[in-house]
Amino acid sequence: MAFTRNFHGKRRAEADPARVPPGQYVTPGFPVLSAGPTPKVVAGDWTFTVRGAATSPVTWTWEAMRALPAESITVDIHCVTKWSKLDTSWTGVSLDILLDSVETRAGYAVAFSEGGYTTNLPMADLTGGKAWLVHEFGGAPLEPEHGGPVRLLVPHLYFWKSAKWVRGLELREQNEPGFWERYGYHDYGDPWREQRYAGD
Ligand SMILES: Nc1nc2c(c(=O)[nH]1)N[C@H]1C(S)=C(S)[C@@H](COP(=O)(O)O)O[C@H]1N2
Ligand SMILES: [Mo]
Repeated sequence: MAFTRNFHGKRRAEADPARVPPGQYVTPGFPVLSAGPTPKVVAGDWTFTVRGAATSPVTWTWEAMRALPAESITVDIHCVTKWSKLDTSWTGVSLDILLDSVETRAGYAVAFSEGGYTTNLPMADLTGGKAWLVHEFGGAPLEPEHGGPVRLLVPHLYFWKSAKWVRGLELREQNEPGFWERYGYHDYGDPWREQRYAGD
């Protein structure tokens, strides 16, 4: 009986275990995880550039990005340090829309951020309705510590792939590790296969 569980000290309803990847716990909070200080990025000065791998570079300003159709997304996110947060809601532009105007056969991308952070992803994981450039969290402008004004959101991979303060994508024919991947984190980072570290 449900009240018996509550009586024994379960304060919150258990999350649906089918939504929590192996080794993760659900947190109601929103931890901040940054490898360095929060850079100052002013929305009006922000640009997003796609370049590399035989592509003529394309740059969007904040205004150009905001003029593109935005969507609201509610997804679960999973950090490799083992917290998961369910039903996070974001507003942003699908990378499909941005990459639509980029002519490339590159199979990989390295997302790069203000401050020097990088992370690598296959192009197939940035397209097909799986990745967004988001500028709102929970209906409010994205806070600087969470990557505002604009971060990448790739919720089907561990959250280190969702580069905060993202400034662009470097397209690559060959896969190359980013910041955490070079420190021994898994190249791909699928939380459902628990791909935390290289070799997992
Ligand atoms: N630019 C940048 N992006 C980043 C990071 C970072 O240190 N720098 N940390 C990553 C990690 S490890 C995680 S778990 C998430 C944390 O996002 P949050 O601080 O909004 O929870 O951002 C990812 N994106
Ligand atoms: Mo993380």
